[in-house]
Amino acid sequence: MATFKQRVFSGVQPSGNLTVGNYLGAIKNWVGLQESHETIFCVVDLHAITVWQDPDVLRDATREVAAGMIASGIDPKKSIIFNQSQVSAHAELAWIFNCVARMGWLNRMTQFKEKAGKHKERASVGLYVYPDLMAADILAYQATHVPVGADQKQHLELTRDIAQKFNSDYGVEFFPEVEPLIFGEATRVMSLRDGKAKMSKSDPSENSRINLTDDRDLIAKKIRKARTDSEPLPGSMDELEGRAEAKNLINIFAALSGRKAGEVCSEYEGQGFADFKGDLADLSVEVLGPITEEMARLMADKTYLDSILREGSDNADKVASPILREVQDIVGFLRP
Ligand code: AQP
Repeated sequence: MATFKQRVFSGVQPSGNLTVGNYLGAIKNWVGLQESHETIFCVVDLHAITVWQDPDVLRDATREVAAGMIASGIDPKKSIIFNQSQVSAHAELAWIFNCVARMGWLNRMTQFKEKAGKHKERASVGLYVYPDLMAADILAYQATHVPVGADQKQHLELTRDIAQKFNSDYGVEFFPEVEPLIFGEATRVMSLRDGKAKMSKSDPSENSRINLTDDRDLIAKKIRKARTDSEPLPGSMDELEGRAEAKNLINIFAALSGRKAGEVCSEYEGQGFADFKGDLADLSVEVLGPITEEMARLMADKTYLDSILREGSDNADKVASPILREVQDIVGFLRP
């Protein structure tokens, strides 16, 4: 197998306000990788329009995701930060991958089933081929590592299948075997209203999530209102089976404090939720408050954010364009 330069790629959709799920499951874990890897982080606006986005809201949300990344510790001097639509290699490679991926593979994608729901005939074709575009995002940079939340595991397996099929169809060793990096104590943060549903930007209930744009009071209020049960907390995570809401809050606590979930659980053993929620509210405000405040500061300076995205797009294009040209040669596209 060919050896590839270690390169990290990941993205976030500007499809609503960033949530603590996006932060703990993804963005927070990207910060440390900047020290050890070449890192490319993308605001995936092409993905966002797979469901309807108001154009003005989309522009703002794109800046907001960039601001959220920077406020969380992504340093534009160390990482490339850009928005997907400005580097045409993503869309061009996605088309080639539409012709590599099989219908049967896409039919198995659970995210499409969840998002399209009962009305799949009315879902956009883009939503259906979303995983092909995601494979293109990653492979346009021959990225080797992709830090994501657990919900993206299946899409990354598909990326590996696409890379393998492309390599074998054309008899090349061109695309790497991508490694998912799923780490932290909150790889899947659940809704604050329903412990069985993923916390999502697009959930219609505001109280289901903590947004990175919420101020300190609102963060504390949402934690205090989070659904729980009437049982006291047990001493270990195993004993929380079947208590999805309680488990979720412990995981959030652990991820925010950088501790193990089991350790947090045993600290609160035998207690009800009142004290625990008070402590979680304080911790959330302490950790997220400075990020939300820095985001608000950055959002007031659109010129700065746009300059970061513009420079990032130029730098991303410098990596992706030569890779795309090689793909065109492999596929047999004449470049006269
Ligand atoms: N609840 C979550 N827990 C842990 N990680 C999460 N991620 C998203 N939600 C959670 C991770 O955040 C990164 C960016 O996700 P995305 O914006 O590309 O899309 P998504 O996974 O579909 O996120 P949302 O918030 O649910 O958006 P909508 O509502 O628009 O679909 C990914 O690494 C993801 O794993």
